[in-house]
Amino acid sequence: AVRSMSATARKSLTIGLIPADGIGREVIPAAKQAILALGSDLPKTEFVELLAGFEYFKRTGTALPDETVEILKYDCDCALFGAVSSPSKKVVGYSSPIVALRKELDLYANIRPVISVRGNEKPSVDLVVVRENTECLYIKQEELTVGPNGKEARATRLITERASRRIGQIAFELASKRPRKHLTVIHKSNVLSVTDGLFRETVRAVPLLPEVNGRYNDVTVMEQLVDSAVYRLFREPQIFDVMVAPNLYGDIISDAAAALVGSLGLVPSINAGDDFVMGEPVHGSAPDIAGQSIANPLASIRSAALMLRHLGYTKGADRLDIAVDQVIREGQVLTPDLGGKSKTEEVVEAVLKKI
Ligand code: GGG
Repeated sequence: AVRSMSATARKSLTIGLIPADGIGREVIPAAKQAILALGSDLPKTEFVELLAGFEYFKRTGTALPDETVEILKYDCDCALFGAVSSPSKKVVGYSSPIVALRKELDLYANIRPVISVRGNEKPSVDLVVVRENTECLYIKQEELTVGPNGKEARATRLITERASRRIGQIAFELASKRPRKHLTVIHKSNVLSVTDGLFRETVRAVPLLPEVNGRYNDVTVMEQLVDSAVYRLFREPQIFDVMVAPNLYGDIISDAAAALVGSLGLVPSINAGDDFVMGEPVHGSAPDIAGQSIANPLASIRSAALMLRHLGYTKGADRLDIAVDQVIREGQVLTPDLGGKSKTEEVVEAVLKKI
């Protein structure tokens, strides 16, 4: 696949689908249907179904088969990932496939827009969480030893200048293109002055990089300790525009922000690198509702829209976003997480009618 190609030059589009676990298997087929409904707004589109997940691990002893990674790398232009149910206790031989995929494909930026849709009003929440996606505590270097206090568990937290700089560049670029042009750097460098200190300093220095050439001079930068950022997010979410954060804080803040817009079932994301993009709903595998056909498919359809927009298919992406927003505004066909009684398929049908 030639991924650096412009949307108009691309003659076909191959999309890898990795539903993985739980409701991922219900919402990724929904996103596929929505993409198919775009017809000639996309080049000839093919889908490749790929395996991964904890369920797959339980059957085979592998969570992310090499074949899945190879096909994504060499045959696909982009991908959609559903959700994974990693166990809370260590399982020998298991490692989270989504964390591994982000690393394998160097998808270093996790971009999570959180926007409220109510009536025809201006959104009261309209922010984007830009989460560093490859390091922090997610490098998963943990160890358990026994000392004078009994068991001692340690985790290594890695923050590098390179990763902080490149996520900072993505965040400044995004902020510079938004009407408010405002960026908040999230950290906890009053306690973690070495790791979060490096993240904070490196991100703040992005506008001074020679190649930036003054492009971000009109971006206002604020910084906020992660704990007070969560407080302000709930008290006055409208102050935030783009928020950039190390991996763990970004993960937590984006789930928290989802509560402000009605449901985690509405919030999309992309995992983006220089060469590849993978859409992924922010929600998890929701084992409590899996198999009941009541999962909200809208976050996955919006993730498909973000992925297509990232590749340059703006018209198709707009059609998906407008259709989803209309279904939410009308409020007639909604899944139970949004107070409705509709099934996943009914919501998908309602979206398809609007596309
Ligand atoms: N689509 C997001 C998702 O799957 N969330 C669950 C999650 O973060 N899982 C991490 C893991 O299981 O390793």
